[in-house]
Amino acid sequence: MNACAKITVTNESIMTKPYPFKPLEFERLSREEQKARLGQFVETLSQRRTVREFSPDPIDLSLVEDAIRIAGLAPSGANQQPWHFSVVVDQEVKRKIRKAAEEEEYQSYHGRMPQEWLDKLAPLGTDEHKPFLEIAPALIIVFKIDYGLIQDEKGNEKKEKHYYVNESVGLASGFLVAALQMAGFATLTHTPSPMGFLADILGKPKNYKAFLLIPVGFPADDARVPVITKKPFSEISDRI
Ligand code: IYR
Repeated sequence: MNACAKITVTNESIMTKPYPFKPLEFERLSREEQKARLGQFVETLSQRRTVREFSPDPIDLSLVEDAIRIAGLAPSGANQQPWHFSVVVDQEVKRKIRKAAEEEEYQSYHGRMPQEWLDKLAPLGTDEHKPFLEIAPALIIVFKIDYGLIQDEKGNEKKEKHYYVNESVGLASGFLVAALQMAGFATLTHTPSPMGFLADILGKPKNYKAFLLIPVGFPADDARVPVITKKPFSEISDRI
């Protein structure tokens, strides 16, 4: 069979492309349905808070995997999907991650971060202590894959460039955090810095770079969050 697909375009009649295309499945919703769906989404997403005090209660990991499936639906540069999500539940691995993160964070809070940055973080109440890395029942490590490793004709390892990696993995992480919120979990988008220790501890290949660490679980019964606000719509948007 010929792999060429016939594409109908509006101004020309028929164009042939060397890759297959298929009709888009798309349902136009009524205005009311659009409004109702957004209403449900905003109701759930407006409850999202970054949580730093977790309950050790176990969670259903199959739900976390469902959320990762949703993250994997995000758009990506050239559809290269340059991401990987490791779910860490092993207590000993979590302990190692906490120890390494706290060592890095100690350096950050005691010299690496300039006073201006520390001042900006003060309302969040963060410091170098990261007990949530051991207490939260699961840690999702989001890796970005800056380049693929492929074999050339001679069997030598070759790098294959990936495009728009940060944008792609950022989008997937947004899908992931939203999905976990929809599932009723608490999350923290954590970036211990630098994060090189994560690929080392988890034994990942050299093209995997930790992008984000997301503890997932339920909040501690007495969890508290800082009193902070979101910018109003008028500040984050305009119509031109
Ligand atoms: N990585 C540090 C510092 C930190 C930085 C930012 I930007 C935050 O929004 C919060 C914390 C830490 O996790 O404590």
